[in-house]
Amino acid sequence: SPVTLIGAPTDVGAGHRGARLGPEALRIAGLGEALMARGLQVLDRGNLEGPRNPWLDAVDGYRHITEVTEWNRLVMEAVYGELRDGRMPILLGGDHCLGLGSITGVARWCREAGKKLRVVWLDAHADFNTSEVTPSGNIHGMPVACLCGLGPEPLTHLSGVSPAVRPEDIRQIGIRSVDEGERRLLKQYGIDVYDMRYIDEVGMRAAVEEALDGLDEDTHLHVSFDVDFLDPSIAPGVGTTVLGGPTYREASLVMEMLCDTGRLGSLDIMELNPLIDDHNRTAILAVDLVESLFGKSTLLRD
Ligand code: DIR
Ligand code: MN
Ligand code: MN
Ligand code: MN
Repeated sequence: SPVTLIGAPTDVGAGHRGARLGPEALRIAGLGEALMARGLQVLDRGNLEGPRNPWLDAVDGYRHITEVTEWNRLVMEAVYGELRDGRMPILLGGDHCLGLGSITGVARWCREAGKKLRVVWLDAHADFNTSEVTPSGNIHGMPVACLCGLGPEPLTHLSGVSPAVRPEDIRQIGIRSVDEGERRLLKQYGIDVYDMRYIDEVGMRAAVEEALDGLDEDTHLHVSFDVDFLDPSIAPGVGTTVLGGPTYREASLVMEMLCDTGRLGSLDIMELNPLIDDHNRTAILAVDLVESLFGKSTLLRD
């Protein structure tokens, strides 16, 4: 089955510059070759071209909302187009504000194809801020709220349908940094969050099993992988590291369990910032984990 790489070289939604270089760092780390080695047909579409990052202060609680909207529109169209043509889109970020466009495109296709959607959001952060509660104005802290219909009209209505995704279709794993007002909104919207405390208590296997409960053959699984999900000791190359993330083994297990569903339909690899990485090790790690997501395993499996 063919997969398509779509680069989105921007950090317009982030608080650090450098995630715009993520797509090239992932290519140099061998993402395309690794997928081909898994037996997949890989089409690299190169990078989308969008507005530059003006690097301005927040206005009414948002930084760069015009540019963020345009990038998300481009991403939504690209992701939707690949699905419509029968290919699996892999979005190479770029900052995580683009998870909004990617998942809005996926949800649009699911509606047309009559598929259910399950979004698994791997992140240190819940990305459920609004202009009222954001500590930064950075829109990469807001895409999940926007998907649930909470946010400014140009972002919540990218495909015309709002909410783009039902809150009950979202599962968040690895969360360990939630802002004050964001905590209340997560509760209010009933987002299913498997935070690090829960993972410590029950173990990664049980947490992921719960997150995948109810997936059936009519479900499209979308994985949105913010690389800051990983513990900073193994993944330093992101703008907002948070202590206490999943180990290499835990992250590998998540990817293997997501693969085992057989339902993976689309993927985002986001927030990789090679400017603050160490010899591209975080990109190399991300590629290793994506190999697990696409079926690399130690032993032959029944
Ligand atoms: C913080 C940081 N919650 C904010 N967010 C993210 O600015 O909204 N960092 N997503 O990766
Ligand atoms: Mn994120
Ligand atoms: Mn994050
Ligand atoms: Mn981030």
